[in-house]
This record gives sequence, structure tokens and C-alpha cells, in this order.
Amino acid sequence: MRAWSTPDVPTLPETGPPVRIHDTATGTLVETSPEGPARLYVCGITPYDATHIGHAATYVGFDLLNRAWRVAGHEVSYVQNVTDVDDPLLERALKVNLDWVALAERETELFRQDMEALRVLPPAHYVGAVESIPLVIALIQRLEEAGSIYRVDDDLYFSVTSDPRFGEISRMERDEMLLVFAERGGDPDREGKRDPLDCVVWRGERPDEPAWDSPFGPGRPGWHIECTAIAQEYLGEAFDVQGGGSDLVFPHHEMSAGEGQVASGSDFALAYAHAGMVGYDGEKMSKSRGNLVFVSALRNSDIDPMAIRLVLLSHHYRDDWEWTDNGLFDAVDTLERWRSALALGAGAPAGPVVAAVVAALADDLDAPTAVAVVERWVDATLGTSGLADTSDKTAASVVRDLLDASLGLAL
Ligand code: 5CA
Ligand code: ZN
Repeated sequence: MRAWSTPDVPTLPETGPPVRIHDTATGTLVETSPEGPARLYVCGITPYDATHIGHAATYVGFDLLNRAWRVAGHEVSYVQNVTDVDDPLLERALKVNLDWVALAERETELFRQDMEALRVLPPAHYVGAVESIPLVIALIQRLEEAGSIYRVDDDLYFSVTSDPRFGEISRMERDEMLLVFAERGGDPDREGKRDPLDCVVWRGERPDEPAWDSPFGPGRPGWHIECTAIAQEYLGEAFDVQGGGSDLVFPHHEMSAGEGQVASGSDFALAYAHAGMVGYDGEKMSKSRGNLVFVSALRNSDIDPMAIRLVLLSHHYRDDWEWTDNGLFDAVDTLERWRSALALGAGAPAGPVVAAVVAALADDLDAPTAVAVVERWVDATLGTSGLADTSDKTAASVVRDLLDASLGLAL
């Protein structure tokens, strides 16, 4: 499907260092060393409601990776899915008495507008689950040939033990896996399964639910296999980074990788990166809890999207944090100061700022450190820190380009 429009990205005067990212599977920082374009897959939305600040934080987080790679001189091949058929979407459509296709299209369009406003670089391939059904069917057939698919009534399951490396991403104990699986869409207690953790790859047709023909009978794709099929089709095997929020570590990324590894006999991804959870009112912000702050609602109340983005950048992408209205008001004030410093034209020397910001972002996307570096430059330029040095005549234009290219802040 269509993604959203690409914002301009200025070219920086120097090339950034190689990018290191935290890999959940090893619990360490790993240096990415893409051969050819850097290949990134980030799990997309299930479009049954508007984009909230938690989603936005995750996509802005991975946008920093996209930008850090570009600054380091790589092309980036970025793929994202849209889970445009799944239980939560069908349930919501029924509840609000809307056609599920219309609901998905409406919310996907709103997401595009939110991403555009936040200056998130679009994926080269933005791919829906529905349009990927032929890919899913072909992948299930490959898994069948490998002997890792079995049937329970009209549903097909992937046998998790067929991947000897199953469990290496989340590194959870089995008891914890069972609990989390049940909480996040799994069905550990279903009779007839070989292992309670096995996941559905093809869900046979149910009354009043959409279904598509397949060699296994009419039905629709399971959730995890959608991402496996899309990632492998558009990025190939052993792509650089699989990303998403930390709520996807298990079962979603574990299952997707397991299916991919059995089908290809190779690594699914080289690193698994996860963004922290944004909370509001003391709980994880989630559609099912209803404690949501929508990006579109903030935009509709004339909040500058760059202030929203600055709030997100003020937190490390891996941290869990709480959204507060005061955080947003502070960001509005900060941007006003930054803009007045940039309006001076000349300012404190920009060279060290470029080097420090680019280095911070290459070091596991450390945006808070980058923001602090810019703050010091603004203070020095406005003369409030006593370090005023206005010897750099082109400082403002260099810093403006830096903010735009590295942090996605167009001021
Ligand atoms: N469609 C699936 C992924 S294939 C899905 O999880 N959709 S979602 O709409 O529920 O979430 C979209 C993205 O936002 C996922 O990467 C998810 O991990 C992330 N996310 C959801 N809630 C939060 C939150 N409160 N804070 C940070 N990220 C979140
Ligand atoms: Zn996914």
C-alpha cells in the first residue's frame, strides 16, 4: 500500500560513525555493519484506532536508526507492515458498527498523516497483511515441507520446537512464556496442540469473519507469520534489524523469527531492537486500557508536531516513561529558545555540536544526550551560560541542518 511522503533530509558536512544498537537477543550493544543497504523491518500498527504517543515514540525511535545509518553513509531499505486484518480490528469494527476494511483504511490514513507531521521517514515498502496473503500461503507451504506445520480442526499451527533456536530472542523461562503468550493473543490451552506455545499461522474461516481461499481451506493469516512473510519477501534473510516496542519481544518477534529461521535455514534478523513502553496515568498506554493520548488530537489542538517530537527525543528510546502535559509544555518553551538562537545566524561553534550529536545517535540512538548537546549550544549562543562565542558565522545553518537530518526536527 501507499506509505507517506518523504521529508527533505539535508546532507551533513561529515559522515557519522558506524551505528551501534542494543540487541535484545544478546542483551548487548552490537555494531551494525550493513553490506549494501541497511535493512530494517519495524512492526507496524493494527489500524483500529488512532496513533497514540506510545506508537509515535516507537516509530520516532526507529526513525533515529534510519537517520543514523544515512548519516553514516548507508542507504536504508526500510519495510513496515500494517496488520489490516486481525482479531482486535474485527472486534472493534463490530463494536462501532463499521465495515472492518473502512475502519482499517481510515486509521491507516490518519497514521500516515501523523507520521508525516512528525517527520518520520517513510518505509520504502509499506505492506498490508491482506495484500500479503499469497506470500503467507507460500511461506506456510515451505514450513509444511519442513515438517513444522500441523492442523487442529480448520486451523494450522507452527511447531515452535522445530526451530532449535526458539527462545533465544526473549530468553524467557518457559513458565513466563506461557503466561505472556496467553496475555498477548496466544492460545496455550487449546486442545489438540502439540506444544501449548505453538502459534496459529492460518486461522480457518469462522462465521461472520473475512476469509480467503487457500490450499489449506478458506481462512486468514495468523499474526506472526504476516511479519515473517513480509520481512523475508522485501528484505531477504538475515536482515540487519527487526524492531518494535518491547511488548512484541514475546511472542511476536520470537515466533516470527522461529518461522523465518525454519523456512530459510538462516538467521531471520541480525539484531532485535525494542523500544520502551510509554505510559499515561500510571499504566502502559494501550488501546485496550483506553488511557490514550492521540497524536492527531494534539495536532488538532494546534500543538506544534516538532514539540511532540522533541518530547519523544527527550527520552531514550529503550526507556519506559510516562507522558505528562508538563513535558509537552516544556518542549514548546525549549523549541522557542532553540528557534531564537537559530534566528541569530551566527553562534557558538557548530563543529563540535555536529560531532557530538552524530556520535550520540550512533551510540544506541542516544537522543537525550544529543538534545543536551544542542541545549548547551543554544545557551552559549544566547549568551545565558556565560560561554557566548559568536565567532562561527554559519553556526545556525549548520545546527539547523543537523537538527533536521539527525533528529528529524525541522525548525
Ligand atoms: N500490528 C502489530 C505489530 S505487527 C502491533 O503491535 N500493532 S500496535 O498497533 O499494537 O502497535 C504498533 C507499534 O507500537 C508496535 O511496535 C508496538 O510495540 C508499539 N507500541 C504499542 N503500544 C506502545 C506503548 N505504549 N509505548 C511504546 N510503543 C508502543
Ligand atoms: Zn509485526
